[in-house]
Amino acid sequence: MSTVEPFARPVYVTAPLLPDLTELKAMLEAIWENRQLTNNGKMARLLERELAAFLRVQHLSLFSNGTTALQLACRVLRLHGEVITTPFTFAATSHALYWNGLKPVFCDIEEETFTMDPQKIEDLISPETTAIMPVHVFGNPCRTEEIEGIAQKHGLKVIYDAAHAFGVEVGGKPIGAFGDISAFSFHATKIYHTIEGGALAFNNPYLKERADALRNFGIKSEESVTEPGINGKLNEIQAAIGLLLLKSVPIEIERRKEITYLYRNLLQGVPGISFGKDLEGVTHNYPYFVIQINGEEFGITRDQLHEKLKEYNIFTRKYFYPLCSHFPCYRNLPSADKHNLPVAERIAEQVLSLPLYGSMENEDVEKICDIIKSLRDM
Ligand code: T4K
Repeated sequence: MSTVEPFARPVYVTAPLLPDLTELKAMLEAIWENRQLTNNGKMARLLERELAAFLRVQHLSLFSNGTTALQLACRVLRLHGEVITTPFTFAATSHALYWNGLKPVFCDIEEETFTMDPQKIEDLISPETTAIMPVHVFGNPCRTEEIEGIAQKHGLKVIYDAAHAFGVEVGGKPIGAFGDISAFSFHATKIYHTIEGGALAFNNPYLKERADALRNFGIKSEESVTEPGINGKLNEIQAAIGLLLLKSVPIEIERRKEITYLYRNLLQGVPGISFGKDLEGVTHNYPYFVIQINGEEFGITRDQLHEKLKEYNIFTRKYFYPLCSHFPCYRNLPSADKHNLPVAERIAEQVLSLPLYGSMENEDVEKICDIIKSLRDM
């Protein structure tokens, strides 16, 4: 152990944003009063409007979680065959394809942003390809112009997994305005959340209409069920939490930005540690602080650091290790071959997400960095 004392309480990779309890109580009283608990109630409808305005998207539908939102996005666009996606993401991205009977085709990622490398997409297109599903990993926007150019040339749809990209803008354009559909996650671990929840953003009102029917069993009206939908609705209590947290999210992002800059300052120049920077023209949202460890230069590997930090009560996460292409359900796909994914394979071995959330104190960040540096010297 180094001379720095462990934290007295566990420090996790994130701590959820919480609404003010008194304000929540008032919202709950309103729900109790009218007894509409779910099924597109007043709070959910209001939250849809407020979120569309906040994210500056034309149309938005709420869902019970981000995974259901992604799954239904595929259904809304009537995708079939193969979809080109990234292995460097949370399990939900590829699983959403699988649950639609679609075949994920894994494309390698870029060094700088960890997002899909547009230069490697065209080689993966086959007569079966119907769409591309890239991910704005850690809030880093994908190369939307190149990706959408390729999609247009080959007649493919684009669904962005924007689970990490709440509030991100590129050249003044909101992230949810790109592609055919963008899918957001409002899970408790996200910068903005409804405990569990998610949303799809569309430019086309017809797509929202389809999504709204599909999340409610395909019911169009009392006597008309037009297709086999599922139950993907967000309830009123979660919508109330969402309405309250929308007020706090700009402050949360601002504080996370300060913490990110502090981390960058303190870890700058530590041999074997590198991290991303703000991209030109992008308004970032700072959802994760991810470092890359080069074990040879740092002295211990990423996995050793991850384990050692636990002794100090610091619980980091290896987002995203293992790659989705390593999961038993996908590893036999031809595109899961490690030679197809050299950058993703290397980066997945090096990344470590350090604790980052608005309620962290500067001293916590300083202590975490001191501990990391002291472990290097061991
Ligand atoms: N696409 C992408 C790119 C995604 O990253 C995700 C979700 C999705 C799609 C799917 O969206 P959802 O269907 O989930 O809406 C967490 C989240 O559960 C998951 O939403 C998220 N991505 C993923 C990156 O992270 P785990 O398995 O790492 O969560 P867990 O429970 O280990 O939580 C991490 C830490 O957060 C814990 O160590 C402690 C803290 N925590 C967590 C929860 C749930 C709390 O302090 N309080 C809490 O209530 O997946």
